[in-house]
Amino acid sequence: MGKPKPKQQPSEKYTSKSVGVIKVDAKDARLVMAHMYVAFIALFLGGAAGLLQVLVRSGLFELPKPFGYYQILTIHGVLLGLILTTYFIMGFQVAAVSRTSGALSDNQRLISWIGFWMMTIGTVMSASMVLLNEASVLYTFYAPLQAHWIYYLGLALVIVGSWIDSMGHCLRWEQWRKENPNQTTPLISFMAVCNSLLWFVATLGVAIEVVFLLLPWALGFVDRVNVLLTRTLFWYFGHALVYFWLLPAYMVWYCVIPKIIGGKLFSDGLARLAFIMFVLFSIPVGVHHQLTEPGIAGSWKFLQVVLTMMVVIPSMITAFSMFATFEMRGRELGAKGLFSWLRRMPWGDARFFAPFVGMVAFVPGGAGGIINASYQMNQVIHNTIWVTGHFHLTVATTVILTFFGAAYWLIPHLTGRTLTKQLNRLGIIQAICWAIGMAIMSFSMHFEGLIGAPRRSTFSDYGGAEIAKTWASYQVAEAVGGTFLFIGIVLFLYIFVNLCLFAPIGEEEFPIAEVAPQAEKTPSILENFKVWIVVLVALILIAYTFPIYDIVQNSPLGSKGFKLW
Ligand code: HAS
Repeated sequence: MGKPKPKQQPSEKYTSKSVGVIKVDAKDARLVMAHMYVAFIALFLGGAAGLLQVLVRSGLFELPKPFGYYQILTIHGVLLGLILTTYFIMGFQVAAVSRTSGALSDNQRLISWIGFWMMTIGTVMSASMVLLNEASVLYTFYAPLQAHWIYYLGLALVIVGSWIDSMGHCLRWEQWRKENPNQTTPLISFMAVCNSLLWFVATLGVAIEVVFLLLPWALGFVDRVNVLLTRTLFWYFGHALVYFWLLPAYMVWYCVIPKIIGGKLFSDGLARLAFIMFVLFSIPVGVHHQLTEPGIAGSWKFLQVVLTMMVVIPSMITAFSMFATFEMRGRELGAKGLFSWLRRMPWGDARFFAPFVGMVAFVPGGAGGIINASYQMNQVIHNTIWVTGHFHLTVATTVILTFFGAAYWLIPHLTGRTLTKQLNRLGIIQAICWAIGMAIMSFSMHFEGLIGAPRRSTFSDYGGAEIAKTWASYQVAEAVGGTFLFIGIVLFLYIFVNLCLFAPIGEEEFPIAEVAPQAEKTPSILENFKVWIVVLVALILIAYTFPIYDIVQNSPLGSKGFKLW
């Protein structure tokens, strides 16, 4: 018997019409770089606010007047959690689609530019209000904290702008589909479309909250607001937001990392299945952020806890796929033992090293998430600084280190420069600095949270209470960790500026992996968005109709005849 025939090589199909498309089109590159500039300016300002914050929390530093702790915390959360991420992701997705499905048409690119400028005008409006201390409401903008109406209008523009921005690359993917009937679409383009769909459906909740509840209230058209309703609409969006951050990192893990290590993607079908599962289960789970809130029945909370456990599965699939990819490559290079593949990885390559550190961080980060989602255990950690530790491991390590690793090939690819040996070495030092800083800061936060320290508070808030003394040493450790992280940001920005302006002119590859020849055929149902949108809408209706009906019926603003909106 001869060797079994390879079942399918979807990667060959990706390139059927776009065989020559190995570079991002120059006009698309300009669009992507515009996103990157805003993203990394936000990184600098938001990172500086983060440093101030850990110093203030620990009592080592007092903010000069007129700055306040909540103002700095808002700058930090909005710039890093909302602006850096949204701009990087939109830009990255344009690049990924342009690279694998072909250049955007002039109209598609114009649509994206319009979205980009709307987002930017909105960002400037909201940021100005925060700087003027008119919107110190944190990135969650929980009512009854109220911001200036310009802040909310700015946020609305960012949201609507992001819809228009993402439309450009989604239309390009649709065009590829029409030009290549009955073919599996390029994996990373498909993933970008999944993420844009997830983003669109999730942001509907926060758009309704901002436009119909918070804005009229801030403008004085109504004198009250339904607090529970605003929080529920926020978290309808808020948990999907975290997967909107995570999925581009997964795009890099599935589609780019195998190529960087010289291997192949383990399975195209499994990768698509994971992304479809994220589309389905990211949204109907937001109530797990409200497990301690009155006004939502325990049974609905329980349902959303179960659905939260469903959204863990695609991350397990991803962990499995990544281990399989690494192992396959390690074995090709002669590795024999259970973990000896680890030794065969390209540890000296910052494009691999930074995302890999991010993957390792996701093991405790994900485990922490499962603890958070476990209904009873949530009572222990909710509103403690444990939660801050959790999201610094997930978004601020797993996701951001992958973005940094991606920037090391994406930026020179777009600017026509190369990642030199020195910059590559600096990238590795940067990732090590980040890992040390985050290990110190995030683990201190976890332990401090377990002994009851609240989040969103400073040392002076405790007014010398005895219990606060037991938290003090952790807070100093957090300040030390935070200082390492700020150094990490400065190092990254140094590399970024070099890759934009000073690195030698040359060709840097946008790596896209092929699928392993033994991979199973990708089922076409996975690309049938009509089916998935129906399932998604059904899940959202099941998870949210009754809780929202209950809130509207039973919360004081609804039942006593006050205006609801
Ligand atoms: Fe979370 C709170 C539950 C994932 C971010 N989360 C937050 C907040 C943020 C956030 C920002 O249920 C705070 C919001 C606020 O301001 O209040 N989270 C989860 C669960 C998961 C999860 C179940 N979170 C994330 C990700 C985030 C993120 C991802 C950002 C990107 N989270 C919660 C809950 C709360 C919460 C509650 C509310 C808490 C409260 O009460 O306030 C899951 O998706 C996690 C699944 C992940 C895994 C890990 C798989 C591991 C992989 C790595 C493979 C490694 C390799 C290399 C291959 C199961 C894929 C390893 C090599 C070696 C050598 C080891």
